[in-house]
Amino acid sequence: MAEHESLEYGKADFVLLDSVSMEDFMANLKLRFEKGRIYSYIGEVVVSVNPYRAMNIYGRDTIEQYKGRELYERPPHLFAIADAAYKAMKRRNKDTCIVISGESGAGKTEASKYIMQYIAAITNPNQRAEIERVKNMLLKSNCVLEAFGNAKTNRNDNSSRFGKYMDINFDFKGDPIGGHISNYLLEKVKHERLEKVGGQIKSGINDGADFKAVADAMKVIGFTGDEIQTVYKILATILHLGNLTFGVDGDVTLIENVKLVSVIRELLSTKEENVEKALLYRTVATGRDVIEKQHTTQEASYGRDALAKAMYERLFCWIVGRINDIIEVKNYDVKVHGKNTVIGVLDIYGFEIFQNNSFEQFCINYCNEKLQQLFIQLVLKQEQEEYQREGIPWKHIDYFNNQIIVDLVEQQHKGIFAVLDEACMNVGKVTDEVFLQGLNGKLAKHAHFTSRKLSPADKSLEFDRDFRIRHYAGDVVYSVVGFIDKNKDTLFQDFKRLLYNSSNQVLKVMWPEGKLRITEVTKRPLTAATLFKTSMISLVENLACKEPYYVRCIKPNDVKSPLIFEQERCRHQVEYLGLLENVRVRRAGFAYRQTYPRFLQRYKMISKFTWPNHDLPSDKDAVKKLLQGCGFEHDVAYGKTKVFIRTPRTLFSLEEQRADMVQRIVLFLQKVWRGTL
Ligand code: AD9
Ligand code: MG
Repeated sequence: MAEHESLEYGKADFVLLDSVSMEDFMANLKLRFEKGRIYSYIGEVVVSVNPYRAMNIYGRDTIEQYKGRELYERPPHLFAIADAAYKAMKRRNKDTCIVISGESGAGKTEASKYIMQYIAAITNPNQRAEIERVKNMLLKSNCVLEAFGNAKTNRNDNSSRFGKYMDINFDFKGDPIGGHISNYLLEKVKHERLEKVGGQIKSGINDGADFKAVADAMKVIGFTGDEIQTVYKILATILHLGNLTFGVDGDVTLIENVKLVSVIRELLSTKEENVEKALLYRTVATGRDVIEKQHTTQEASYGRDALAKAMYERLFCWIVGRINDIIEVKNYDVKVHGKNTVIGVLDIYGFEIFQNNSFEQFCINYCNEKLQQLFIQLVLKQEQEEYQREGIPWKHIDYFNNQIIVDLVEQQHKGIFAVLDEACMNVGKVTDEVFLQGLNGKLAKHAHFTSRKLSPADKSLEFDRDFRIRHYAGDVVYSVVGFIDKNKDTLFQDFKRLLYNSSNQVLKVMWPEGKLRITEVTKRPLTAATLFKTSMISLVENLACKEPYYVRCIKPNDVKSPLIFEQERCRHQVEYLGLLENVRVRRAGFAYRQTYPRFLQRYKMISKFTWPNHDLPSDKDAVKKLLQGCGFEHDVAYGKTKVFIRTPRTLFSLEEQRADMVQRIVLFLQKVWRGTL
């Protein structure tokens, strides 16, 4: 018996459990984790538990074991799902995607990297130089994006603070010829980070070596010397901005540490007086007049912080854009390589609950709701469609549908985003409290929304500050403080002009709207919420039109230990990820399905009607004959192109008979060869 079918390591596929109860599921998950089997299946879905230790299962030899194999032939692994997505793309000319989900620290980013490495390793057998170049860039881009887009949180030392979806384009031979990265809302503020800034040293991190790796990667990808210099200058500017303080002299606001201004001026290649002016004044148009209005120290500090955040965000988006310029498939490539297909890999920030949750957590958790909704739709829909296509009757399974929470957030006019945008449009004093009042007014009756105003007895919420959402993955209390600001995400036009007027061309192109004169700036920019919602909707549309493969990541404990399997924590994740329902859906239908020819290919040796070949009118008839002969007629259904087996036991029995026959055939052949027969 193959290792992954041995009971010592539990059931490799949860579909094979004797009964689908939470206890059985958890016992199997725990056993496998303790035995170092971090991957399992639910049919074609990979369930992964973060091992929090280096595993010797990603090397070249392992890759070779999975290459071109079918899912059930080898122990569960990310490589198997990557191979399945690749095969579907190559054999059936389908665009596929791999959606990796799970909460913060569950192992999504690591999984996405192993998947990319696998795809890189199995493609380009002819070592075409151009393809090797593309592969190298796709892999190197990770390093750069992580350097700028990841940060330490108290959930994960290397937490993705942006969402990433990467398309890899393949030519007709199945070799990668390019890619495209879409990035989603980068969290710009430090949020409950463990302070690393003060020189706290963490073992195992070598900043010098990491810095060099990023610098090298940028060079390899093709960033020019000027570009790399500008990146450093921007980072330095942001750090200096953080040290800048304001004071007052009479009624004049001034910069206390003016020396910094000349440093910043030099870094930004602008004029010193321009930097000072942009920090202290704001140009406003009143009718046809343009006047300069002095900031209060508070406004100046606000402007300084907004500038630092905006520069960082622009830098990040610019880096993604530059990488895309370089890796994108050009018209020329399409001509040379013919039609191309795509594998998309989605690695996004996981569901998170902090002590203090703000606008960013709200967006991140909404994103996870959207992905959960997609999972529900696709996994159930696909299953249902397959039965329909094959002409097999199907009974519906109940599950929690989180559409209601998705609507709570994104619905037009009365969803939370709509209420937020409306609050931001108010003329006059717009405060976060006004926003909360708006929510209370519109959402009082919603089953997934609570605030103190609506449930006065609930002391866990602050009266004029908090609201709670019952997410699919748990309750999260959000503080409204900062929602309005973060949603408006405004940066004084003066800063945009300052940066646009830099003589550093690389910096200048990051700020095209700085070109506008004050009297020309009229349009209200889209809010962060609207932009995020639109990008999520298009992401989901994009994923939905591809053939999806899923990796569901589980975080075994909160202390990053390779040894601890916190039962309650894991159970909660299994619950909200809907894994039990997933197993039930899979089992209520049929645990196993295979096309007739492939089924025969594997099992034909166990029946005298099919071995070595059959003379029946069709493969379907031959499969029927074979299964009747084994007495499994009651447990199977015959679709148009596939045979469906209801219980895993039948499959095991077939496998055992097959193993038995294979052994007998081998013995027989050995005797023939030795001439002892
Ligand atoms: V977040 O939503 O971006 O905050 P992720 O991406 O789910 O989160 P990540 O992949 O960054 O989590 O994994 C967190 C840490 O777990 C890694 O830095 C590794 O130390 C550890 N990890 C995760 N997967 C593996 C693995 N397959 N093997 C070894 C792993 N360690
Ligand atoms: Mg991540």
